[in-house]
Amino acid sequence: MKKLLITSYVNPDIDGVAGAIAYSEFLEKNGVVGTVGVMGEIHDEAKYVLDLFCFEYPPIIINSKNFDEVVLIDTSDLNGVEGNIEVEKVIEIIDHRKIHEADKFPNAKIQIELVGSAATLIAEKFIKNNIEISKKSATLILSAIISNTFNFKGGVTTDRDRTVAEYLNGIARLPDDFWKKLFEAKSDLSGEKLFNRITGDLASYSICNKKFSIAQLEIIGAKKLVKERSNEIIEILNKTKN
Ligand SMILES: [Mn+2]
Repeated sequence: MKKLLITSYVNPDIDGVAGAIAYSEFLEKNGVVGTVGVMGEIHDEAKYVLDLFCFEYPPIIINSKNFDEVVLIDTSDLNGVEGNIEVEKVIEIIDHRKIHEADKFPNAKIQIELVGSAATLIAEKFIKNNIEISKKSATLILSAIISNTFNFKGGVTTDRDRTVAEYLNGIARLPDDFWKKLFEAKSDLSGEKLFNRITGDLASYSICNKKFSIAQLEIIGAKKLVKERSNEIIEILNKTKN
């Protein structure tokens, strides 16, 4: 039997972690057994959700060496997996970003749709196929949707995200102030965390022979951070550029 790995990019956020866990459940309920593994360190926010509900952390893996096939969730960029995943092994990609490198994965079935989160696409699979989702997976992917869409206020939010979120919350029944706690958890950038978050979440692209990177901080209290630590931010960006 072929060994299947379900994973995301290195140092995944909650969308990647939750998506991989929920999609492995979906596959399993369709008779396909795979292993969820994460590369690097998962984001604080994902840790917060796993800890809050006492869910086990997915095992850490180094690369795809011990697997025959790979499913990638929430990423379709070479640079997020390079050196860790053999591109030929990737048989499926589920992602939601406009700029991507899906063409670099020659054997992958690709699903890229511009919704608020990869988790949304996975929730839709359960609903469309009339497959019951566990409370754990519902909780995780709903958290990912809330996070990626800034609690449905971000510009990336679509009606599809709202529709599946309503369905998922019927199962997950998250507390009312959950979104606030979630954003507080990811807004702690004290000390070294600022550097780690900026560099850890960096997306790099090459367009017209110009290489550029985008870093983003999804936090509450942005004004305060800029006021207090803008020099540090610029220093980090300069370091990264060099
Ligand atoms: Mn995402």
